[in-house]
Parts: sequence; C-alpha cells; structure tokens
Amino acid sequence: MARKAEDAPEAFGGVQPNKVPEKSVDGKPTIYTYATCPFSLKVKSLLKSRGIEFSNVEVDPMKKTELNWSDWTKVPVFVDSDGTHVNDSNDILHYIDEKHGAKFPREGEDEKQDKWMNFSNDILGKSIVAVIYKSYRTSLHALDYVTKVDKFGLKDRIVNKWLGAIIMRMVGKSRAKMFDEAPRENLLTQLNSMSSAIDEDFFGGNSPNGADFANYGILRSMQGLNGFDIVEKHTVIWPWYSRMQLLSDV
Ligand SMILES: N[C@@H](CCC(=O)N[C@@H](CS)C(=O)NCC(=O)O)C(=O)O
Repeated sequence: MARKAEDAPEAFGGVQPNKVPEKSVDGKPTIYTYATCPFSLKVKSLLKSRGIEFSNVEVDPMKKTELNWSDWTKVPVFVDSDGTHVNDSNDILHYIDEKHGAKFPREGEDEKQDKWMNFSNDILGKSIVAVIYKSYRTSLHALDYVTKVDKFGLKDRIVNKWLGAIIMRMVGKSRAKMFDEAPRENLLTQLNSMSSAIDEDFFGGNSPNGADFANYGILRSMQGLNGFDIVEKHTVIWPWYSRMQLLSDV
C-alpha cells in the first residue's frame, strides 16, 4: 500500500489522513471517475455488486477541475459518506470490501489474490491500452464518450475527444513497447494466463474476490472498443466475464 503517485510524489495510495466530507455528493459514497476508465470500473463493479448506492463525479480528463482539492491526480478517487478519502483502485476495493462484509482477504493475506490484483494494473491495464489505442481511428472511437457527457461544454467535448485521441495514441504506442508480442497477440496471451488462475467460477473460487473485480473492471472498459472480440472469443474468460457482468450489473 501507500504507493506514491509518479506525478505528485507527496500523494499516496490507500486511506488518506484527511477527511473530506464536503467532497461526498448527496451524503453518499462518491467516486470520481472517467466513464471509461478501467480502474474506475473496478470500483463501480464492486459497489454495484454489493448494492451500495453511490454518487459519481465525472472528471474532465484534460482540466481535472473536479480533483483540484486532491494531491492524487488520477482517477478513481473515492470519498466515503463520512468523508474518508481513498486513492488507488485496488486500495479502494479493499476499503469498500472491508467496510461491507469483508468477503475477500485483505492485502497480504492471500498471495494469489494479491498477484492477480497487481496483474490487473501492471499487465492487463497496459495490455488493453495498447489494443484500444492501436491507431488514431480506434483512439477516436474510444474517446467518443466525452462528446456524450452532458456537463462538458461543446469546446471541452471537442478538445477532449481530439486531443485525448492524440495523447492516448501515444500512450498506446508506449504501452505496446512493454510487451514482446503485438498488441492483439499479447492480449490473448494475458487472457490465457488469467485463465490458469480461474479454477472454479472465479479467481476467488465459488465467489468473486478482489482479483475478480480488479480484472473484470479492466476488461469491462474495453467493451465495444477495438479488441473486445478477443475477450468475447475466449473460451474461459468470456464465461467468467459474463458471470461478473451478471453479478455486478456494470
Ligand atoms: N494505479 C492507479 C491508476 C489509475 C490511472 O492510471 N487512472 C488513469 C485514468 S484510467 C489516470 O487518471 N491517468 C492520469 C490522467 O488521466 O491524467 C489506480 O489503480 O487507481
């Protein structure tokens, strides 16, 4: 835990020392997200699967004004109804689970869960970015969601889509360099590797654990985008994905 943010060395993951009750919207647990952010979708899927009502603040990916109050400049950021403030998706999953039934082990208690939760960030998150943002065309398709966010003005929608696509195309290229195989082949390799850890219905056995929510959220973010056919065609991952989708309704 307590991972440092690369862009703000003073910021760290996990539960923060300060409470920010004014940042919880309508007195509900509040998640600051981008609609299509893989890390944010991990958290949404856990909240939904537990039937926890929450508020969602859509962050402008270029200006990030909604996060001016936070040292951590990435999404998701979670603010509980009492103002408890948690950074970093895997830490947020643990915080929420601990508070709502403690149905899966905490970090350090289950090596397998820890391994696959880390995999979701270190490998799978990067593998999907290389595929989704494989060309300018696929990047524009992925960024089209910003044109549908009501609260963004017309200028921001256009800038976010076109500038976002250029930036994400560059990120996609740099992510692709991390792997030996081409993006589509690499994603298939990673799905095969995940399959080896799903012995029963879930990573967690009969019920989902942190590794299930972490990896499901990542793959959920590419639904409808370039490369999702690789997930749909996978004989182990697709049935697992469908089970996760059913129980999380995200
Ligand atoms: N380790 C972080 C990674 C979060 C992350 O990289 N989020 C992306 C959006 S999907 C982000 O905010 N990137 C920085 C930016 O957009 O400026 C987590 O698991 O929450």
